[in-house]
Amino acid sequence: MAELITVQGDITTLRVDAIVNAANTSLLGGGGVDGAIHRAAGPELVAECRKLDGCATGDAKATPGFHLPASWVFHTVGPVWQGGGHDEDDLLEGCYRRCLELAKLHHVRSIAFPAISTGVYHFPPRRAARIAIDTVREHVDASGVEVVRFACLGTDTLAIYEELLQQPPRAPIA
Ligand code: AR6
Repeated sequence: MAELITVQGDITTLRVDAIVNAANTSLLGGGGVDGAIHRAAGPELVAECRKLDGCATGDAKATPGFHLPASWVFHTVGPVWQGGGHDEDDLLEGCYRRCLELAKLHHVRSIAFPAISTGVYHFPPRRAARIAIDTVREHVDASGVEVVRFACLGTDTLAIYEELLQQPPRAPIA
């Protein structure tokens, strides 16, 4: 089983093979973690993203990391929270699953995920963390990834991940 660990702070500083971007369907940048990644990677990133023709919600696309310490950025689009009745859970699961598929394709051994959809997109943080952890646990070994870091900007998010990582797989959503 791969190692699943938390780290507090800015995902753009992490020395991992790939970092995941919580992007929007245009892939042309935005605020939050998306803005931070584009700033740190440099203007080459948006130029590369223009070639990708956007990305569907729940899907992911890869670019180089340019000036980031990470070799790759996997841009994924989380769902906007609309109360839970619009397939939000499955779409969020798709983000994590597709990123691990890209990891396999690009021989990535270490990857860092932000808490996708829990900022501007307002997905409930605990519910999102449960999906993140369960989906990674389910697919990580098939991906070849050895280390997964859950990058938490705030201490609230960090506390949720630390608590849920102690729990056995597939516990019900609290
Ligand atoms: N490192 C790690 N985590 C971060 C960082 C960072 N540098 N910056 C923010 N977070 P959000 P979303 C956390 O809003 O909800 C963008 O405009 C943040 O605290 O970045 O998926 C896109 O272009 C939160 O826990 O992404 C889209 O339009 C988490 O990252 C939209 O926002 C996600 O917050 C996507 O919204």
